[in-house]
Amino acid sequence: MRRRIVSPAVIALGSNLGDREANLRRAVGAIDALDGVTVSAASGMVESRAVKPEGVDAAAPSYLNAVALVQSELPAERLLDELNRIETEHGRVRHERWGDRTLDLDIVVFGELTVDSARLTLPHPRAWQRAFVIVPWLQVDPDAVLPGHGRIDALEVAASSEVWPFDAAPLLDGARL
Ligand code: A4P
Ligand code: MG
Repeated sequence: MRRRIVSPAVIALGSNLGDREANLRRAVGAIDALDGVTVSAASGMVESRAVKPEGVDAAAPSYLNAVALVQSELPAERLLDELNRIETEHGRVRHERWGDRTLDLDIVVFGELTVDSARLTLPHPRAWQRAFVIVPWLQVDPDAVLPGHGRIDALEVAASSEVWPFDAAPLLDGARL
C-alpha cells in the first residue's frame, strides 16, 4: 500500500483587480478541489494598499488578501504548479514585478521545508514583513511560527496598522479544524 505523506502548508491569496472577493472565494474552492489537497481553514479577508517595489502605491487599486491552511499530499513544487494554473485560470497576466493582478497565490510555508531554487523559495522570503500575510495567518493559527523569524504573533505588532478587515461571508463554510 502506498504510504501517504501529508504536509501542512500555508497559502497566501491576494487580488487587486476585477471582483476581488469573488477571485479569492473561487481560488479557495479551486485549491480545495485539487486532488490531494484539502483546505482546513481560511482566514477572513483583509484590505490594504498596494505595495510596489518603490513603496505603497495609493493610486493603485487596493488589495484583498487572505490566508488558507492546507493539508497537501502533493510535494511543494507540484502544489506550486497547481497554484500557478489556478492563477492563470483566473485571468492572471504577468507584466511587471508586483504589478496589479486578479489573483496571486503564494506558498508561505510548506511543513518544515526550506528551498531556494529558481522557481520556489520557502519559507516565502517577504512574508515576515507583510501585514497582509501575517494578520490573516494569525486569525487561523495564533501559535504559528515562521522559520527564521519565530512566532508570528511577535511580528504582527509593527505590521498591524497597514491592513483593515473586509466584511464578507466566510471563505469556507463551517470550521474544519
Ligand atoms: N516563487 C518563488 N517562491 C515562491 C513561493 N513560495 N510561492 C516564484 C509562490 N511563488 C514563488 O511570482 C514570481 C515567481 O515567484 C513565480 O514564478 C514563482 O515561481 P509571481 O506571482 O509571478 O510574481 P509576483 O507575485 O509579482 O512576484 P513576487 O516577487 O513573488 O511578489 P510578492 O513578494 O508575492 O508580492 N500588496 C498588497 N497590499 N497585497 C499583496 O498581496 N502582493 C505583491 C506580490 C506585491 N504587493 C502587494 C501584494
Ligand atoms: Mg506570487
